[in-house]
Amino acid sequence: MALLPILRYPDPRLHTRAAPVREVDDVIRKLIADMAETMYEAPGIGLAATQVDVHLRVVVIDVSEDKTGLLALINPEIISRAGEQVCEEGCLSVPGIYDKVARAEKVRVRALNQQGETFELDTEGLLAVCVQHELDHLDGKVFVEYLSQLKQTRIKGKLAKKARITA
Ligand code: GNR
Ligand code: NI
Repeated sequence: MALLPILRYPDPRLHTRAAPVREVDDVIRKLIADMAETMYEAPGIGLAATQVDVHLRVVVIDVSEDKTGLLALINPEIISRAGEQVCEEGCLSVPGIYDKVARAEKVRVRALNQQGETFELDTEGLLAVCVQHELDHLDGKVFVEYLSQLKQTRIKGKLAKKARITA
């Protein structure tokens, strides 16, 4: 396994639309293993391939407290949504920034598993937030794009300043 470097907002590569996986093979399974290791090490509750500069529709999620709930979603699609919730979100690509985003309370997802089989999953609460946050990444969207222009400008300034210090 290997830790993968995570792209930082406002890197333009975060706005790439990811392509569907054509075949679930060992290359994809290795990507998922590396993404899971990277997510746990960060630590985070989700990671989209976009964030590690791989522009394929692959996501890992684990909202459990003890790393026992790893979910890998390949070519995920939201097939229904219901309700609304507002959650304080963060993102490994936007470190140190947290803000409220309104999303669906429940979503049903269809995806392929690591064997290439289709499955469906009903999610709600934090898991539903994470699914929506990760699918946005695959479409090139970062959560800060839901915030006001003023906040986005301030966030870019903050991260640029931090990048100068850490570089
Ligand atoms: O680790 C993460 N925490 C989180 C908290 C609230 C809403 C969404 C998230 S996802 C984030 C990891 C990440 O950046 N995934 O893309
Ligand atoms: Ni994120």
